[in-house]
Amino acid sequence: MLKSTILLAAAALALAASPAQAKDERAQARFTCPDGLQVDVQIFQRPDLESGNIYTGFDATFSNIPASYTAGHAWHVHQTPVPAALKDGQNDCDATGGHLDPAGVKKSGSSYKCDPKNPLSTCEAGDWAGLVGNIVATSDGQLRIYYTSPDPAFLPTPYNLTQHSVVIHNASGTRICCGNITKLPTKCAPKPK
Ligand SMILES: [Cu+2]
Repeated sequence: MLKSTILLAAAALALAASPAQAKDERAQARFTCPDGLQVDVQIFQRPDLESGNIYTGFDATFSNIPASYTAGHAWHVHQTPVPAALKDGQNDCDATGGHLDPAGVKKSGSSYKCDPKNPLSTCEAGDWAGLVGNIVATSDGQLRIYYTSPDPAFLPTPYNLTQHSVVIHNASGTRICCGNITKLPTKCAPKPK
């Protein structure tokens, strides 16, 4: 009896998770900017075994944030990876294309404003500053931003993001540093308690 109950529970879990792949996926972007800013962005896809929903999101930690970072330092996922060849001894962030926007949310000639309450229709998928805010100086130089998409369709899965890069801008919009998103090993599912 116990065995069949367990089997049923397993079947129900499998059903809830399909057809989307019920799998943890993780990727990350970690780099240090010439001004000392340390960027650590962990990107995840996580199945919720109870609801069957797949959550995507990111957990970003910025450290050693210069005091000069007032409100204007934006950060995004850009379309292409950082080229291997350096430019003036630095990563060539200008060569990473525009913001990732596979849905074509930003229309040329019309104004763009990401409304985090309505990301599917107003935010480029890569406009993470629009979603959660810019990088700003804090008293201890640290800032942690956690975001989970309320709509799993919004954020690309972590592995899809490994074709792209994360770019940090200064207050004038100039790209000051960038790094690639790399794939991490799939995490094992936690053991049931
Ligand atoms: Cu950007």
